[in-house]
Amino acid sequence: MTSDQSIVLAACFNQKYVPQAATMLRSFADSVTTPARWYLVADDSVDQPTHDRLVDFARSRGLTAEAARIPDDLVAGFDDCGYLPRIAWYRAVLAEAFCDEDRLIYLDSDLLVLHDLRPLWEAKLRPGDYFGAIGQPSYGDAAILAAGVGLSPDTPYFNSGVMLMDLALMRAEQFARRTREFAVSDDRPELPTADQCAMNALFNDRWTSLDPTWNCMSSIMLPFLFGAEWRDDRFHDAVTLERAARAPAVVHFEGPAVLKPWNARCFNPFADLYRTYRAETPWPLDALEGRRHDAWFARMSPRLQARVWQFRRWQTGLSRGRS
Ligand SMILES: [Mn+2]
Repeated sequence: MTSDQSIVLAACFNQKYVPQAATMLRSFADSVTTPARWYLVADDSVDQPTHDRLVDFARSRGLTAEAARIPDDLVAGFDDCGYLPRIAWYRAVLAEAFCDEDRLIYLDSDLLVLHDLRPLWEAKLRPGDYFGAIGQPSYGDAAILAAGVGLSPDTPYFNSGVMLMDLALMRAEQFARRTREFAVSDDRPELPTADQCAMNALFNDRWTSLDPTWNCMSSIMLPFLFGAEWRDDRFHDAVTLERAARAPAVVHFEGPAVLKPWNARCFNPFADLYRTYRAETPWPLDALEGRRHDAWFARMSPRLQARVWQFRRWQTGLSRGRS
């Protein structure tokens, strides 16, 4: 662990996600009282003025932040995997990119931080585990995604949007090289969620399951999306999920476009808070995204909207969107 007692965090984003990263940082600045240092990692689509502007914004909100890029050679070969941009793979190589750090919290940009993250930073990992993460509820897509990469449906499947990483151990045991070899191998399974599927497949017995409050995904916040209740989950007890949903430390707007708070249809109860924070960034939302009929859908009750969503999902097969 670093000697200065700061918690160390990284966000990775492309041009499209710069406003989301800014919003996430804005929420973090309001919520976190513990000393923290940020690596703001941009890919090639982010031009330097935009990157600098994001770092300046973070600093203007009192955060300690520096711009970072991932060297091309670390992500060579990852280009053609999965259906997500190459940036999704960045988290698999963070240990190599930040050689001076031994521990790191990785956060997606499509989330809000609402509590201090010191308890997450200090969470104990099982001896030998590379990282801590939050398992997806069994009533969501977990079993389908697990089976897709050859795991039994009873194997917990984690979401890679929030990860507490033991970078020192990942470096020592060549985590990045093993992930890359798997990702580029000819006989690997389909990886609908790119890095997330790959890391679940490779390291299913090497991660520690953390409290869902640290990554309150849409499926935890709104179990009715899947026609389920918290008690239907086989991996967490119902009270733990209910507590996470009612007092989340991190709200993760995970899932397809209609579950993103910049979409007119989003009925996540934290969408308004996201929009409030977004308005306080250099990238305010001019208008909510979505097709013309989405504004009409938005007037329906969340449970009715969820039924429509389920029906369409059933029509089109498993949604490939995650991010
Ligand atoms: Mn996400």
